[in-house]
Amino acid sequence: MVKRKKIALIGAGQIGGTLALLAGLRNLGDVVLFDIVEGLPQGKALDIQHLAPVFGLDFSITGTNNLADIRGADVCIVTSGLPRKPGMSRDDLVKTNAEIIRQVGVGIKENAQGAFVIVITNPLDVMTQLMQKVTGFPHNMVAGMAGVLDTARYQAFLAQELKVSVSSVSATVLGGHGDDMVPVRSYTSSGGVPIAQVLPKEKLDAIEKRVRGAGGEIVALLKTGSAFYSPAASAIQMAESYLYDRKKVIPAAVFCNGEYGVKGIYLGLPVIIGAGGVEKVVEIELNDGEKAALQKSADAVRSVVSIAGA
Ligand code: A3D
Repeated sequence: MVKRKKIALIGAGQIGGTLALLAGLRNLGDVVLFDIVEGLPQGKALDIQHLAPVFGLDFSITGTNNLADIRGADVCIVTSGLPRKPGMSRDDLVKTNAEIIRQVGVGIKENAQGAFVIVITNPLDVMTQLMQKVTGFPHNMVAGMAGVLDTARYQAFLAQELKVSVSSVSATVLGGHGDDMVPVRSYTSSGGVPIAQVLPKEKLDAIEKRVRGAGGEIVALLKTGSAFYSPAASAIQMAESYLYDRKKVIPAAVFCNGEYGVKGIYLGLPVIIGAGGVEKVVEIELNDGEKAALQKSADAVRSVVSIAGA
């Protein structure tokens, strides 16, 4: 008999609730939704449980305020922490969210040894680094979700501009999940044709600027929080690649050990995610401008590491 996988979602807010819905709809396994707010994870779990018969799905979902209920999880996706409000940068969240990551990190260490941990809480790269430090899990088993989303945003804007299917646009965004993220133009194409041959420089500059500010654009519109549908979907893609050993090449915040000239911090790089977690960092040839932009992004992440105590 094949044992069903257990998916632990730490944080039952906007992203946590959407993750629970998507994990159920995509039949990833049985879901445990945790939050410190009493009733919130239980209420969302009950609501989602009631849609399972509508689609003929047999997943189980429970809501809890007891972190011990995540025991034996195969994957933990962490969203606990404050989101941005208009006018805030991701780094403004660092002290509050570091404390929350410390708390839940201890619970994950005690209850979910061996799990693949995907962090979404901002500021992303540093919170992922802190999670690895608190759990002591191997670096390959703790990764941050940002590159999938930043890349999807780049693809969406390009496809819209070119009036082609999103599946005809291949793109990559590397670096930290902040204003210095690096859309890699030299590895971006439409129908296999390098993007710089399809769109003029000014257009590309404007699209890449919009990609870097896309999270903030949504915060300014929503006013009470940040994006949640697309971040949840992006983390589900990472979880699926791990659970089904898909070995997808995707950008994720991973521990750098000298790759791309960066050492000792978490930063968004292209990696292979499979049954071994982050199995390999894929090294691509960047041009001089992209290399400099990646170093600048790494410096921006590094400046927040000590504030977080990561
Ligand atoms: P929100 O809807 O506020 O949910 C956060 C949840 O965390 C709330 O339900 C809180 O009760 C809960 N929480 C707080 N402290 C604890 C704790 N100690 N243990 C367990 N749960 C706790 O926020 P959201 O879901 O919109 O966003 C969650 C995080 O993701 C924020 O830090 C955002 O900034 C971040 N985020 C990241 C991205 C990336 O692309 C990396 C995108 C969008 C949002």
